[in-house]
Amino acid sequence: MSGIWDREHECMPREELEQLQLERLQATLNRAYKNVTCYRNKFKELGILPEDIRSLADLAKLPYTTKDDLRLNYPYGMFAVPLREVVRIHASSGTTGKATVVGYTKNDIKIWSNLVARFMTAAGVTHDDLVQITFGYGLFTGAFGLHYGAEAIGASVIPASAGNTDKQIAIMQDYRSTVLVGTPSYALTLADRMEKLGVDPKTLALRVGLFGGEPWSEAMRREIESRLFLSATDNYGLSEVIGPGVAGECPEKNGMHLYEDTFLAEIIDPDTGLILPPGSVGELVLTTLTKEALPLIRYRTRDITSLDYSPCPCGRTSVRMKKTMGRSDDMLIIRGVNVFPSQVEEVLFSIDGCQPHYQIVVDRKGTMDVMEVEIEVTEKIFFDEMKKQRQFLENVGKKITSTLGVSATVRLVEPGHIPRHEGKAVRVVDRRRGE
Ligand code: DLL
Repeated sequence: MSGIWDREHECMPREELEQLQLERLQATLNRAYKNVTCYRNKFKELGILPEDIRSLADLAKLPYTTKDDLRLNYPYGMFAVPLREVVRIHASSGTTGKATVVGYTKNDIKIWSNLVARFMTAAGVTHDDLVQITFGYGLFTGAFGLHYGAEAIGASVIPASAGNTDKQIAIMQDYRSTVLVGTPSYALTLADRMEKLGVDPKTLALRVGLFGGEPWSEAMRREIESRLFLSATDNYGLSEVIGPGVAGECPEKNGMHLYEDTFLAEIIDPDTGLILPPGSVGELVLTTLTKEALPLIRYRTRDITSLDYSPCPCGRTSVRMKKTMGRSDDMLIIRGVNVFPSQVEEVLFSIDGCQPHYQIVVDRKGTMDVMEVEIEVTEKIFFDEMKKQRQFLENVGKKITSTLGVSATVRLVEPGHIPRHEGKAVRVVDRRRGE
């Protein structure tokens, strides 16, 4: 049985929660208006003052904040406190354009650690655990976020950092790590390597996995759980908003509780920007409610998901966020059809013999978009007779077409062909860009 870290906030009755949200929202708006030029200008343009926001519904009157706002104000222009009050600086990976820089006050760090402690406790982590962190220690928020959360719980932290897979496995064996922290794709890299080295995961002490930082499917969860013999849980966050600790699973593993006393969530249509009714699938927009150094108002996450307001048997009252379908800017449009890499993943995992490593390559031939899915298959299938291989390819191709509504060429590659990454997996190579 796992406990609840912050019962007061995690199980707060809805009415009280909304009252708290409103108070915190008003404080945040005042702070942002007073101290951040970008926000003051945005408010002024619309002729709105912070005191005009009198209810949670009034939030809709305010404009969105985007990554571009952060980029334009690089590095510290969006900070609401002087640098002498900032005790930590992180940055987002910045695969496209300039990275965005984020800052934390002492109090921000305290709140952040407590948010991470929430999903760790929900996953069953206690002060008796040994937590091996395989995220890279550095500007990325993953390692330090989980590190401070684990320390808040009183667990023993093993800051293994990223990479060096053989050493990670040796640490697991020697130190008897009970909790594995990292990206889900790295968990599979570890499982593959153990298989190669002849290390039986059953001989390890692992019992809980805390995975996040990238989208992953239910099928991938089953794969990780059955290969590493641990309970795999999902947690979500993004650097701009805080890092890990925006939302995390409870023992039900049926959506991630979004910590609504700290973040206000909306779902909007990514194209029109209009707010969608409860339960709709759309882009998640977050407003920070406690952050001092970097308050964000209606930040467009680009992540596509839906929110479930129905009560959860675990007793937590906050809304549950579904696994994301990927980012709206990762969404591929193939001959007019919207395709998320996660849909391809679900198909592949449903087929026997596919390995959990794949890459989608999109190109343009003349005016036609073409999609190729490279999949690693077991050696048995890779070296199978031509006829069987053809049947296998046909089967995968058909399933992809029927699920996605668009056809793809499937190419089998031998195990180990697709490059492994120590951080987030690269699922899409889009060669149409830059034409
Ligand atoms: O990835 C923060 C984090 C670290 C979360 C470790 C969880 C664990 P960024 O590098 O800024 O921050 O990337 C944020 O990663 O907008 C999502 O697109 C994606 N992402 C993060 N967690 C999940 C998840 C960290 N559990 C971006 N499921 C986000 C799906 C996720 N996508």
